[in-house]
Amino acid sequence: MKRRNFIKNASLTGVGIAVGGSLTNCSDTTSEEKKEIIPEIKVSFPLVITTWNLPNATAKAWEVLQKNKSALDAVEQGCMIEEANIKNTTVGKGALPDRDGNVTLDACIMNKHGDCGSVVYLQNVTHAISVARKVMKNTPHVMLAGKGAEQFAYEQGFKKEDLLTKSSKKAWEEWKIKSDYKPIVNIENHDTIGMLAIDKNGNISGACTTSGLAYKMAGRVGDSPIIGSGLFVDNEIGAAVATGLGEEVIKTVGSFLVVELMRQGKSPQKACEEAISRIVNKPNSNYKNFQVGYIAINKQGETGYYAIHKGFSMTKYQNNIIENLQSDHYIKDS
Ligand code: SD4
Repeated sequence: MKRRNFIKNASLTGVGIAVGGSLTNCSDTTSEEKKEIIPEIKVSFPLVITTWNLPNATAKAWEVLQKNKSALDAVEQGCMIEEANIKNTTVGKGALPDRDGNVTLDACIMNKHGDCGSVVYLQNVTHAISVARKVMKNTPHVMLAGKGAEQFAYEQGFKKEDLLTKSSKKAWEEWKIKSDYKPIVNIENHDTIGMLAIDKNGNISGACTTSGLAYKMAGRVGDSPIIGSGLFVDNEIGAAVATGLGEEVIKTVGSFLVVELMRQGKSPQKACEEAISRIVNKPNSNYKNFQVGYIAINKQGETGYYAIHKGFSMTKYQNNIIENLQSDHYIKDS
């Protein structure tokens, strides 16, 4: 049996399975067959991982997976928890605005078929991730931006809301006194949610939703809604999602890179590390002043996560255990 088919068959059971072993032990194998060692493959899903310490969103996605729903439903519903959480100032309602006081959202979603939908610079609608899913399902396009995205959302039944809460408005008004904008990411000030899941059938989906960087220039769009940069899913291989300074992720097409490195045989961990090293090793890289973090899964349910600076973490729900795991980081003394 070909390895890929074997993985597919094994994954249907949705439990941890050790596959393979050594053909050299079989007495009736030919000498040609004896050379072939099938690596041990363990699969362990369902599984959901999320950027940062976001247990409520991760638990919601897990709950959806437990009901035998798809990974796509899980990542959408998980992300919606943070979009509605007004205490999360980086996502959805309650997010910090751009320097002109506009809350603008970026989100994308990708399914097991490689279909995707995305919204950029969306205003006045809390659940950007659900609008992105509608773009994927109900339009011939992948991305809708600005007014067009907003109009489409209303046509799809989403309601208009003011996303700027009192406390975000106050924070913006305080910021305006100095208007001190540095395109430097404070690593403590992140909560963009990127989420990857494998459902009981072994199928992978991913989602990412954010308001981007606080006090960004009006019109600025980051990596999060850009397929290949902020998120990439290949159901044969695995998936990756990014957080941090989007400009740097876009320049290296980070999430696609992580998935392609896994395709070449790297583990999710090594793939994340290599993608971070591409950023820090660029000539003139200013990496000491910004954060980027990746999380990744492969088809077997192995995970990886890595960042430039200390402070990044991943929330993981697998085998009925939810945990927040502190990420290793490139700058060892930070
Ligand atoms: C962006 N990558 O807009 C996003 C920001 C982010 O945690 O991830 N913050 O650049």
